[in-house]
Amino acid sequence: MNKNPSISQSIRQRIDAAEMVTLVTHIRPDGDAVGSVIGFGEALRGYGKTVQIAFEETLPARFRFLKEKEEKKKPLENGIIITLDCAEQNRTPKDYSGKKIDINIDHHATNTNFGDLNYVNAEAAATAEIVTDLLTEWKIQISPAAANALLMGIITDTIGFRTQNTTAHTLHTAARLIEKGAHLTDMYQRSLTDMTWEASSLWGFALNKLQKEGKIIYTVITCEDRKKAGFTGRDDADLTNFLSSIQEADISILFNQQSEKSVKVSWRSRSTVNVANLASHFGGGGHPAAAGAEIELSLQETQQKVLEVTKSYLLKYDNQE
Ligand SMILES: [Mn+2]
Repeated sequence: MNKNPSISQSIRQRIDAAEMVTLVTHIRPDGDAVGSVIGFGEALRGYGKTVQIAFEETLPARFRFLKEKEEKKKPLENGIIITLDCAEQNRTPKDYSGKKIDINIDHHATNTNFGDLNYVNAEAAATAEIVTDLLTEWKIQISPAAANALLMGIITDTIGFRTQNTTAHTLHTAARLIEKGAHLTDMYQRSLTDMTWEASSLWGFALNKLQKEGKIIYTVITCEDRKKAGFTGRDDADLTNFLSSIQEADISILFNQQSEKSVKVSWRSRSTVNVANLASHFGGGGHPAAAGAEIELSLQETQQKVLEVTKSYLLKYDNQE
């Protein structure tokens, strides 16, 4: 579903004119971020472009099966820079935060249109869905490897086609990727349901601290928990998605401590409460049903502030209804 044919044609022309393309996504990439850059990269290589993918850090273990080893790349001379799944430029790897961004492709409603050409479709369930649409429109071939990566992006961002923003078009897009050689069961298992022993132990520590206050359910992952569990990633091992499946919660919150003075906070909403507003209150962003922010405070202070703001937001919201 093309939101803006003239922009997609301008993007196509910009890519056609470039020999080299650098693909960038947000720091601490999720499945949609990884799937979008790898899938788009594969397709553009097949189309004859020199492509490099720049990640800030080592990929989360569960996405490494896609075998993309390129990391921490500097921008290529004379090349163009395309960001995928990035709502704001300051969420890109350090080397790119001050660079001119040629093309910005994303599905976050909070996207700040920081690129020279911006293609933002907030109705798309995943950036990988948009990438698939664009490649199809441009008649650029999607190889089985590209199709797998893109399908992984759609599966992870929709938590297996379960989120509110999953549309008939999302399913058509997934079906098209399967026709191109993507393997549904394999992608589903590897990117969504498979779990390591370390991740399972981490869930154990975090779930042991699960709290319920009215319609809010929350828990904490501390640096200590990660150490005890032997979990080497800084991500939440997808615990956030589990929290959002708890029936009694209107809102679930995960406090993921990154260091003494930094906590990553994720909100999920099961109701009509828009948690992107809560995240942006703390300098973050996201979608109405799933949002996050990184807060530079101690775990205790973060928890106190976030719960306070979330509760009063819920209260105001209830009174409006
Ligand atoms: Mn996404």
